[in-house]
Amino acid sequence: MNDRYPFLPLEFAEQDSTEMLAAAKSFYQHVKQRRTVREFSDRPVPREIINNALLAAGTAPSGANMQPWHFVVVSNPTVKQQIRSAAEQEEVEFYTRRASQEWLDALAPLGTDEHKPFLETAPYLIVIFLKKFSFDQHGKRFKNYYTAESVGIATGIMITALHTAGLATLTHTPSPMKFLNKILGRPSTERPFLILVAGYPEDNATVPDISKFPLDEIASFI
Ligand code: IYR
Repeated sequence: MNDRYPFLPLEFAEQDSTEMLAAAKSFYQHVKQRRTVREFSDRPVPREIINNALLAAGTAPSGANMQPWHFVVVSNPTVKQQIRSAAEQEEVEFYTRRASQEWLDALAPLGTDEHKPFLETAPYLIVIFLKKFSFDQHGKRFKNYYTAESVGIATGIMITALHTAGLATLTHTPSPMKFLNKILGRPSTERPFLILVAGYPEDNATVPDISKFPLDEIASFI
């Protein structure tokens, strides 16, 4: 039997309701400024900003607190070049053969194609792996639970942390992504989840004129 954790008093600083509403509104105003960027500058970014975004992501809730993620931060130009080359090979397949016409039609307004220069230009590629298993100190293997949910939440926190620090990001998912295990030397028990491209946007970067659904479309109150 596993021992129970000791339980500690929760540190919870209650705010008054005016502050609560102001905080909720201000977070929304801040987070709605985030845009997915595809044109990155090669301007360097301090590693400590990335480290803190990783630590923030690591606070995410996860199934049985297994923390089923591993983040590989790639800044080495040779490794970035290898990732770009492998990703573009998969993307050529995707755009010419693999994707259905329906999928291509859905992507057409975004203007994406198989060329992924940002994989070399941006200072950091944070490659997020989902760990299907954990291992104890004797190498005994344990299944992790709710891995996609857990890693998705951690990724969301990381994106928000980087946005809050003043950086742009792109969630990039070349498909399939198995090549990332090979290039980055990760075990086959880990599944590449996505590549988070992070850096400053290029000076004249543009973004598509898209909007988000209103509250009454994304939520119902019963
Ligand atoms: N992985 C491809 C295709 C792609 C798919 C979706 I869904 C997007 O929102 C964007 C792109 C690519 O990166 O081009």
